Amino acid sequence: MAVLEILTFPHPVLRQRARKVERIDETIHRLVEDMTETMYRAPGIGLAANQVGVPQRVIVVDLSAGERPDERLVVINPEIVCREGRLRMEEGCLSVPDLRDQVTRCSRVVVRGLDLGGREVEIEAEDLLAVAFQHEIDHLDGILFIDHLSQLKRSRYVARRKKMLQEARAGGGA
Ligand code: K1U
Ligand code: ZN
Repeated sequence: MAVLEILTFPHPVLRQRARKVERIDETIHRLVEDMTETMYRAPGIGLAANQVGVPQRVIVVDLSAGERPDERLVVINPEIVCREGRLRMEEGCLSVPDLRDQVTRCSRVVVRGLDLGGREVEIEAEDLLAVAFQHEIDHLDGILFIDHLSQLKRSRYVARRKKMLQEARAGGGA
């Protein structure tokens, strides 16, 4: 297993729509194990494959952030087939450094997809689990949680991030 680099905003791969997985082979198994290790190391409660530069429709979620690894969920080619209710919750994103903010999403979703054995799975999720699934499936469609914020908050973050990157480059060159 390996800890992979997590791409950060404004990396263009984060804006690409990830491709459907056609065959669940050894490469996908390895990718899932590496994504899991990367999520736990961050730490995070979810990760989408395009956050580690692989534009394929694979997500991992573990609300325990590695405390109880048997609770890890893997969904390949996930789709939301049912949405209900509204919920406002604070989110962060491993690809959007130094920002957390409130986002309104559905409070209950049903996610359908494949497990690592290629079997169809349907997961009913509420509250934080529902939010995590919506956040990760958004990633696969090139959507970031900042896209759910107001235009003003988003443009303030974009300016702040630009400054952070400029300062990091200037510091790194010294
Ligand atoms: O996809 C990602 O960038 C991971 C992200 C997922 C997420 C967080 C909050 C709401 C919805 C989706 C994170 O995991 S950010 C880190 C985080 O929230 C966390 C880390 C350790 C323990 C508990 C939470
Ligand atoms: Zn994220």
